[in-house]
Amino acid sequence: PQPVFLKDYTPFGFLVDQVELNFHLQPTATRVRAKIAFRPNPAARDRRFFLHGEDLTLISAAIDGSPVTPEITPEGLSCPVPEAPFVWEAEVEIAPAENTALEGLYMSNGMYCTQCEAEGFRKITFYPDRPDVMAPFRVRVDCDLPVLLSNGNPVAQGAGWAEWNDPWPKPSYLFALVAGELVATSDRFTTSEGREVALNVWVRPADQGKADYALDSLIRSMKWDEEVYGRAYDLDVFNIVAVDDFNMGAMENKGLNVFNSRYVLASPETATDRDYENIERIIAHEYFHNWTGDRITCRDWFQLSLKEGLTVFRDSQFSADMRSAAVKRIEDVMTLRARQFREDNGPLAHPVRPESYTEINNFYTATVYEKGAEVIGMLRRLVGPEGYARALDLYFARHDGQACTIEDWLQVFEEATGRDLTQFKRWYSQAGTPRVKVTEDFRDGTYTLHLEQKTPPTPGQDEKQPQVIPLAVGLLSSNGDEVLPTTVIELTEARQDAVFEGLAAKPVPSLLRGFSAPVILERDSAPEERAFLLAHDTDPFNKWEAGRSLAREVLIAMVTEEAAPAPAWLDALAAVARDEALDPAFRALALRLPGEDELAEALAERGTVPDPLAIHAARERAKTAVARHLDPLWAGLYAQMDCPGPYSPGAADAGRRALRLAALGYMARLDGGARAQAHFAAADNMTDEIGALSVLLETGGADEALDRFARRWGHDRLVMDKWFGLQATLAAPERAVAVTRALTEHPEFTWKNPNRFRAVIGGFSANAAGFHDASGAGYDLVADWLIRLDAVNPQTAARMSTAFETWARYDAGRREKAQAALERIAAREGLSRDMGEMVDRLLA
Ligand code: HT7
Ligand code: ZN
Repeated sequence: PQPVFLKDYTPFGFLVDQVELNFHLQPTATRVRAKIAFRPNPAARDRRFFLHGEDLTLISAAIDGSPVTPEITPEGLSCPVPEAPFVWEAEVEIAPAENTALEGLYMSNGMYCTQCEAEGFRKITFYPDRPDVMAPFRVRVDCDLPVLLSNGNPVAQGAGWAEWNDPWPKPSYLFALVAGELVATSDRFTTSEGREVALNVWVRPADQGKADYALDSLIRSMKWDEEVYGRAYDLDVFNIVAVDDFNMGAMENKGLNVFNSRYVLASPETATDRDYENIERIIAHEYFHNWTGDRITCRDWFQLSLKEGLTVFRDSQFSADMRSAAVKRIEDVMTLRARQFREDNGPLAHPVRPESYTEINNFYTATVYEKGAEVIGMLRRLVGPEGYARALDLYFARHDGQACTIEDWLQVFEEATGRDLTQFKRWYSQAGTPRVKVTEDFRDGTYTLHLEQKTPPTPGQDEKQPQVIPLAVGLLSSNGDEVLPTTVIELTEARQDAVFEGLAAKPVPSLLRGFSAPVILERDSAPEERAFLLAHDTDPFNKWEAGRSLAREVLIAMVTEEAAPAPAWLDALAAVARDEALDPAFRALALRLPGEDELAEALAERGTVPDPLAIHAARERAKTAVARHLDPLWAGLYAQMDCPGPYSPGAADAGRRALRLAALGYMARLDGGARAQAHFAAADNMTDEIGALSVLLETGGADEALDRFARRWGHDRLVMDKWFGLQATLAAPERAVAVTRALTEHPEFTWKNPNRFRAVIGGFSANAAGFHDASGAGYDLVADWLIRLDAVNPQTAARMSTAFETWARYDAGRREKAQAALERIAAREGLSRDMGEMVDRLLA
């Protein structure tokens, strides 16, 4: 397969004025009739008429009513066409029941559904399946299932048929159709423009009653987007459908969002606090796409971050407003470091706007999404909230109905704020995480920060230019008073000084407050200074960060020198745990130790080859040391953080439960798990039930609880995903391969379901010490399953190959075995384009 290059973009030779689609749904013989009005595109020079199409059986084709015989290849068809407007008609046959890839039109539990982003529409009919071709769609569905949905507004319906009309021009990737036996949880919303909108969340009858929180999240999202961004909804109906077999989280099809059921269905008994939070976030994310993605879309897939980075940024703002902004920021940074920094630091590194791809599905990455959102956060910090609001207003006014580029996006900021963003634009084209090295001196009341930035080479990019890095800084005096409130230093040079005058004494700097830029800060600082910041910093992110970096240092010393955990760290943790002025959610986060992968990465950064087993062992020792040192606190915290009364998924109660479960986890190291057993038995919500089960899995003695859990929840797919996932993730290193293999032999390991596959194989890959077993058995197990899944669902298989992203950081023995496993995948005959590209990049 040939790569596609950003530089080769040319517009399509034709514009589409109207699309009419007619579906006769049958599991193995669905007929799709398309009638499409084309006209020459005056902005294009190339007038070849090529329509994408894959796995389609063409029944008939006609232009202006006269039959034609197009030339057909595996990628699509071409045909001579008039030089004036014309109507293309085609009928094709497809087999949704045989579509295991879950792209295009497929079936899940007897229900028909579609997934067209990025290039799935070409598996439904012949079409210019590219995001810059936008058109209104009218759709008729004939099927004997009761609920028949498509994009836009309902036009008419009868027994066995329904017609939908979407007046808003859209690209084909936003097309959707759903047919099934479904029930709705419904409400109404009146927009700020006075439009009455019918809201429905559709689920299978067995899941009735579990859509209330999704619906409530939708209403709050609609309100928030009106209040904060001035964006009102633009159709008479907004439908959401929950689907069990789904490759990703959810999809923002115009007026008909389709969701992985795990991000819709919730009840206190079956969903955890984290599930509720994810539902709220993802419902909001897909809804926000209505403007940032649907009304204004991408010119080509290289611009993906234009909609995804912006929409992630918007959903983070929303979550921060709905919950604790500080906790949200800390969690976002933890995710960014765990996923995006890892990506930036390995063979899969690519810019926020990639310059080439072979399979676009492989570029729905943490870099495009999360780093893309960070770039927007920096932009907002640089131009200020008012400048940001002006730029966004201009963006919506100027580009509504268009397919845009990153250049269009930056241009509105330049015009609205008068700022030159030429250098800032490098954030979109340079891969890799910048390192900012900080040294300092203090003389005669003047404090100087010497700043140096450098971005390491990444695949295909050896040399990097300095970037614009907004570094938010505060200064504290030795008694904890803030002598300089947060100030943004704009770092633009490779080396630059920041000077602060008129200080009475050398201050303690609080650098990169709020994680103001996605960079790695390199600065030698004494553990005492970090403990001081953990106690006194007024910036909540940096307060947490001080504790985190202290913990990282302590753990690294425990790994490399077999050191005992530093008492200063244990005392600092105790002070945070008992500080009732702090949000319980914050305290719970502070009590969580850096993960094994984070420690492996930190060791590799320092030039030490990480030993996954030694890391695991050190982390276990550290947890036990924390448990002992804070022993006098646990019982009190556990009692104090009880949440009496009915379960509420809100941030306040969720934070209390998180802190209580953290206490429970540490207590289990001292009481042999007795209280965790009791907690499990008494749990009346899934957060507590799964929390206690995790504690038991980590500390031993979970067998009976696992059996009880399976007996209780065997009928519930989403709950059982947790059961499968936890066992693979938390298995002790020496048992992890065997445990995971046994899980794959379980009759309920329905591996073609992406959620179940991710739970087991993804869960195991996240078990660092188990996956990186020195024997190579972990690599082989994952490789075997990736090969198997690739044959039925290339997209999900390829995504999960990122398990191997860090293989090159380990010792020669592990490297050899990981490489052999990857080469075995690469050598597989019939490997998908998705997987082929991933293993090539992983091995490069
Ligand atoms: N825009 C969507 C991205 C997407 C996707 C979703 C479901 C299945 C396959 C998919 N491929 C790409 C989701 C989002 O970011 O909102
Ligand atoms: Zn998105």
